[in-house]
Amino acid sequence: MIRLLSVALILISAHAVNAAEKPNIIVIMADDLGYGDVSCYGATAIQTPAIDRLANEGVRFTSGYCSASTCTPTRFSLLTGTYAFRQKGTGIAPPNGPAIIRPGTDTLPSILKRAGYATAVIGKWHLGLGDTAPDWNGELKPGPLEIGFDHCFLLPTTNDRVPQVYVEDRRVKNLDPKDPLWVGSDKPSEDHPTGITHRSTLKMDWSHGHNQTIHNGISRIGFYTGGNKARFRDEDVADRWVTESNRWIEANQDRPFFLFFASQDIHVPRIAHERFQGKSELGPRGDCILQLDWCVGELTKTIERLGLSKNTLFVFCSDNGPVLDDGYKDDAVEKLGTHEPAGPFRGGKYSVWEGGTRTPFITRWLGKISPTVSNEVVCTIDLAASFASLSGQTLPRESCLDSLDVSAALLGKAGATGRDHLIQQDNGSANYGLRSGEWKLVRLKQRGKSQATVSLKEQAMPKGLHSLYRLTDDPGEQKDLSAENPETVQRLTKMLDKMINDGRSRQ
Ligand code: NG6
Ligand code: CA
Repeated sequence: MIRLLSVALILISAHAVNAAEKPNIIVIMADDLGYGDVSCYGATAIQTPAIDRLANEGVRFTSGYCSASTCTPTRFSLLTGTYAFRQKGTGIAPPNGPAIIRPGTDTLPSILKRAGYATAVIGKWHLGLGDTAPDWNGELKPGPLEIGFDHCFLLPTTNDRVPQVYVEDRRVKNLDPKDPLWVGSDKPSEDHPTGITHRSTLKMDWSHGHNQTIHNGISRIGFYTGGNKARFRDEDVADRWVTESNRWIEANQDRPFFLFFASQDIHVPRIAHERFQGKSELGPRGDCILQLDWCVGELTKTIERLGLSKNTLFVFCSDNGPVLDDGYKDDAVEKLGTHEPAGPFRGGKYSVWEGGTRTPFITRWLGKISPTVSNEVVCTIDLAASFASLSGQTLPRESCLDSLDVSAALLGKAGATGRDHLIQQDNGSANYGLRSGEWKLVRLKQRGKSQATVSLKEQAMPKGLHSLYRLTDDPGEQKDLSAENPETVQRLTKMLDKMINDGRSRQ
């Protein structure tokens, strides 16, 4: 009897899985790309035809968010479905930072792997490698392969942080054991050339920070020596992501696959391939937007060529809002003109104003999604629960603590709703934003002026700890309505504190 019952159960669950939809999934995450940086979101100083095409053939979200206004916490939340502020050490990861997503954590790739997906991350990682620090000359473990990815081809941290090498699976690619790679935060020798001692030789000068080891004529954050055969040219990185992605997609085209394509564009140093240099009106920042758009076009072409367009869900998003001068003199400010990187929103990278986390967000699945523009609130943190649901799985209660199933909204279904609340964080300085319906509560505990230039417009800071904005008629968060609406401030403050203190926001 028990045997019969378990056979029946197996049949039922097999049926449930068969009934689930298992499209290939490609999540393209841009780096530091703002809401207003692409033409389908209103940019006129630059054209992004490939990204626009995704938007025209899918859902273009006007309230699509990433969960933080810097890279590491957003990527942590994307992969774990949990707000980064719940775990210490999830701020911008340093060159020698250890793996911050510990093995055993349920993640976006491990969830999809359970549903039979092949999984890969190609591009920027910036979530640390190794137990206590990366073993650059040995096995880089734990890393992506220990948390659900079958394959990785990575830029380990950021393009402005050392070292400029690729990591394939658990090894630095092309590392010559006779020329070991050393990475550290102290100058390795008195005569080690840096952006300070050799400033006149640099091909792109720095404006703040970024004055340590020089590679490819650009000084970086951190020091390194060795690994010379393994080092890449910044100009070639985007091409490499595309080549590696094509190779991996072709090898896995016969089974459902999940590719996290994590572009380093348009993060500093903004060094596009020579064929994009000088091609935009906006200087290197714009050239990198063109390069990013080219990558998107190449990926869609590959999917078309393999006949997978009707079987592939694309998600296009960014990891935080825009910044102009982020440490190099690359004309981003000088060539800005009337371009508005954050669109109509206030702030950008490093801030909890809307511009910090409200970013381009597009889904496309030909034949499945009817093209539309959606005002529903969706966030990169929701992909874990949404894809779990799409692939027929119920998440264990202890997994993905803040990820909500917004799959119907992601597929643009009529009447589908997104989130009714979203916490926005910065790099982890106890500043928060809470979006709830038409309202936005801003809690600023630390007001230190960010080094980043985002907008050329000066904006007055609110006086109190909490300020309140009605986004429906004030998307630019200019008019603090907290004095007139004390009950709303109180209600939202309680809601924010409860979600922080409860340790979870998914019911
Ligand atoms: C900051 C860097 C900035 C950028 C950022 C991380 C300085 C002065 N600024 O500390 O250039 O690297 O970290 O950006 O060093 S992120 O998009 O990866 O989060
Ligand atoms: Ca970023």
